[in-house]
Amino acid sequence: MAVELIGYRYSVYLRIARVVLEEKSVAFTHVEVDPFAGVPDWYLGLHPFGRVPVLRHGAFTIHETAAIARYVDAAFGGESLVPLEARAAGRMQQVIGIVDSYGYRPMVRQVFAHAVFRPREGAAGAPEEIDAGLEASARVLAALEGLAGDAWLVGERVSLADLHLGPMMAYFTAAPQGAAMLAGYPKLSAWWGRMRARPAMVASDPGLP
Ligand SMILES: N[C@@H](CCC(=O)N[C@@H](CS)C(=O)NCC(=O)O)C(=O)O
Repeated sequence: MAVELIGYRYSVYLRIARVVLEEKSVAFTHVEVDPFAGVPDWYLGLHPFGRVPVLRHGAFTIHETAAIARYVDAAFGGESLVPLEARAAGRMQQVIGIVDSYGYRPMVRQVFAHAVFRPREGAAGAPEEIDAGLEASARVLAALEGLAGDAWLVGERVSLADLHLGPMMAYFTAAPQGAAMLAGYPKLSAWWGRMRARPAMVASDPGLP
């Protein structure tokens, strides 16, 4: 059954899904849909909220990146990316919740978008958005620093928590202000050094516009 990943190539959420597919060695094709340019009607049939990504596996389609990641982990072979032990599984979901609820907007939509993405596209970034994003990101990094394990975010093995944060950290640290802030968090800095070198992160790097 063919696997199709539909979404915008620079989307951080598309990259999370892609990293999971790469980690599980699942072959897939990418179909470009840019939600910021307006999604076509056929796409709204797959995702009523018009966000990206959507994963299609044969006749099965699913949206919401954390759900896509759980599906891919369970549906395909290879090492599981979900810990079995109750507390570790809870921590993994907690990290994903923090990243989605409190990290995405400041780290990506404020710091990265205004310090890196917009200027590269020839548009002005808003300094007040960068400042507000950095302030909110500091709370996120502090919370994650407190939860992080010595090797990976949850225990000794890589999990979906690492794969959820990785693409957001890549964008956050593409901004010099983000990279400088991360340096103040030793566990997260060491984690990022390991995470960014994983083949799945390298293979899924969309570059910058
Ligand atoms: N809850 C969604 C969030 C996905 C999301 O926000 N994706 C962004 C791109 S990184 C998007 O589609 N943004 C379009 C918009 O905000 O209109 C998920 O987990 O997949």
